[in-house]
Amino acid sequence: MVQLSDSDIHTREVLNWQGLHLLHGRMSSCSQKLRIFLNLKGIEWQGHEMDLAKSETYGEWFLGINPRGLVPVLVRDGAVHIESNDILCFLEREFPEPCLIPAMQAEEVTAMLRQEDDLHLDLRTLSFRFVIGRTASNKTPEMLARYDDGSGTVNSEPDHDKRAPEIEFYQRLASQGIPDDTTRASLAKFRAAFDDLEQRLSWAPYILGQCISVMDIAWFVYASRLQFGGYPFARIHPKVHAWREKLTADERFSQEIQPPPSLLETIARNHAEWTRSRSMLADIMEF
Ligand SMILES: N[C@@H](CCC(=O)N[C@@H](CS)C(=O)NCC(=O)O)C(=O)O
Repeated sequence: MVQLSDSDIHTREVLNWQGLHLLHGRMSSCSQKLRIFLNLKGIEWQGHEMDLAKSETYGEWFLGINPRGLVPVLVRDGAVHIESNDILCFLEREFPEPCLIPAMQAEEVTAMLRQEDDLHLDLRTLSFRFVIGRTASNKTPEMLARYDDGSGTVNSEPDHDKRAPEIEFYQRLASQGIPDDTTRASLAKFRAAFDDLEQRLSWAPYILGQCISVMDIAWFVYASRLQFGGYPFARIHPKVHAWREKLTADERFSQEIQPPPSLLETIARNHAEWTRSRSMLADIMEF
């Protein structure tokens, strides 16, 4: 569990925040996962929305709360928690009803959440390329240098190792954009993961069996993001498609993943152009 220690937190005002606060991003997949979890649990929370397009999480104020510069962050009565999957497990312990991490399947959930976390940069690659249409970095070298300066600590330890993949991601984006072979490698990982879900959903209504769980939330967010990117679920993973449609009918799910109207317009415009130039997701992967 990643609860920051007092010396990690330089933006001291959050230590006085009472109740449950969420620093989050509207289109951040990890934030969407957490907001759906909070909705299903019926937990009240106060939001502090960060603008990721403007790199607000790389500003001094936010880095003083989470030195990793990432949302979501949960602050509960002045205690600061980072890492979305750790936050989910913390909330499950604090608010056990309704159960979203069945005790009997806790080990399986831990392994599946780790796999989901490991795919995070692949999701970002595909999101940037096929949903947001961003193929250049929105982080300047100065921003990355400040982020990399090594002063941030997690549990009083330097945290450079955790930040290095973020820095590399944005440096690569700046130098080479998102090439087709990178896109294909990320898509292949998702295809394998969705093949597994297709099997699970062929013998049970939800990913872990008869009841909805945190894994349905996590994969609903990933599947919905890729659906907006043009992933052909109905054709190649029909069970996953039907399961996602069923969850979409529940507002506690659908309201959290819906892009704002301006982004929907951008997606429609880009997809029309990429269809003409045969550079849609399904063209690149030859699905
Ligand atoms: N392992 C982290 C990943 C969090 C993460 O990557 N957050 C992204 C949004 S989904 C972010 O804050 N990105 C900020 C940026 O790249 O500017 C978690 O699960 O909380």
